[in-house]
Amino acid sequence: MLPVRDDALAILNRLGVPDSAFSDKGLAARSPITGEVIATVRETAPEEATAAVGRAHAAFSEWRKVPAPRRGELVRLLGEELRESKDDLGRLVTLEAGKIISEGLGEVQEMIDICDYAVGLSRQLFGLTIATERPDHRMMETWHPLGVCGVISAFNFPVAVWSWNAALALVCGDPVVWKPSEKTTLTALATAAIFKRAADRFGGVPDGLHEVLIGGRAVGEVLVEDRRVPVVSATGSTAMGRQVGPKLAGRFARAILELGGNNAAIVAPSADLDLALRGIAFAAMGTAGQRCTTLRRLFVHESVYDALLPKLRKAWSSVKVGDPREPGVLVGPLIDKAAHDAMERALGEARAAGGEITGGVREHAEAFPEAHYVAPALVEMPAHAGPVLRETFAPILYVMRYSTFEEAVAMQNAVGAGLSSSLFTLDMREAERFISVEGSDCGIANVNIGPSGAEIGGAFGGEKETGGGREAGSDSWKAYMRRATNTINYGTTLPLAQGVTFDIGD
Ligand code: UN1
Repeated sequence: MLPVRDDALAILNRLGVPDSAFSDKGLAARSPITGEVIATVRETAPEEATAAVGRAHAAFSEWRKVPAPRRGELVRLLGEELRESKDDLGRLVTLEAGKIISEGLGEVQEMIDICDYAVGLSRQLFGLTIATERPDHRMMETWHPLGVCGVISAFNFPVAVWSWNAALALVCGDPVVWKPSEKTTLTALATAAIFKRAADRFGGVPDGLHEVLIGGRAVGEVLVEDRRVPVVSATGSTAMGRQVGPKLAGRFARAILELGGNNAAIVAPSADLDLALRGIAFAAMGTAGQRCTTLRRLFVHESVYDALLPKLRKAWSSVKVGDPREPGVLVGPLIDKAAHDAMERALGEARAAGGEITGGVREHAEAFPEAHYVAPALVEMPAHAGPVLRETFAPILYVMRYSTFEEAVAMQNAVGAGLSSSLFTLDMREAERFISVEGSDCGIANVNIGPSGAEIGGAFGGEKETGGGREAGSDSWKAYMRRATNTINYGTTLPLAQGVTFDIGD
């Protein structure tokens, strides 16, 4: 295996990231696999960010006039370029975010999928024609491009979340200004280079259609505060959303917020326990517990608790933790020390509250003192309380018993976040109740699969402290466009709505 740095630099070179993206005094891009610095990336100054928004705003007046199916052609080419670069970009996700190879590739596949979706969508941006109460009139709605779309993304899906927004925004006629996480700038630069290849093949793309801002809060704030950005999609913590949301509301911009999750699964008495075990293991330990959809709370019916728990303990103790490039490894490193510290804190609180912990200890500390590998933790909790009620972005699964279905659903809904949820059952009444209005209060409610690993065809997002935004499939595209209602009179008289008369005489 190539050393991490050589591996990453070779990929950046193959993907065509220009030398001008790097600078000695820039932001350090690290790999969580070893903790080493791969490169230092040139930061965008706030005034450069404002200039980028200006270019994007200028691009809008041209791009909005390009017919939508033609805009779709750009996204089709982007999908082709992503297919071409899938192995390289997927591996770079592994090197920079620490995902296992199959998950790194899966992330790029998710980008390809949303491109395919957006290409079809580019011929389906349609509105309704509505019956009017007035004779010889027609009423309809038209969807127009909205303007520059700001995208603020997180380290854990460093490129897929950009693509959910960018593919849709571009077919909807909106230029994109992207501020990736400062922890994952290399994958963003690589994605920008791939996009540029698609744009060059397309030809005649206006300057500023896609801009990348490298940096921290200061450049993010430019996007949030600039009035020329009418929609901002922001992914990250609920704390970040609490800052961003009110600022956007203050200038009446649209916010697509995808914030924290504290996702649960319920294992009912009738559950297929082997299937549940597989679903729980992937959802809780996959991506080292660093998905916003990660399973964090498990409610097991008291009648199957003693049958399921030994299987879980066995899976948790036997899972291989290590270099995510190695075959057989299922759990890679945490992103950084802060993530590890947060995990330790939560486990300390859980232990103090009477939690019994399997796993959770640091591994490979001697070989990689600057990296943070931990065995995933399975914590049997006496009560649904304390650290269980908040999201800790690390592989901790809290397990609790329940006795009635209503009690389990109430506990699952009794947290601030409302992203994803799932139920393992073979009882169709329970299954239907769970996805009914009285069931899960989350944006995603699944039956017999875990809460993570959604595909792009459905709308993705959640309620309550998750922020209410929806991205990717279904009719999420509407957030990137503005709706105009048009009433057309093709008669010779002027009947007024609601029977109002307003006779100005002859
Ligand atoms: C995220 O963690 O921010 O449903 C997104 C999933 C992935 C996306 C997760 N398709 O787990």
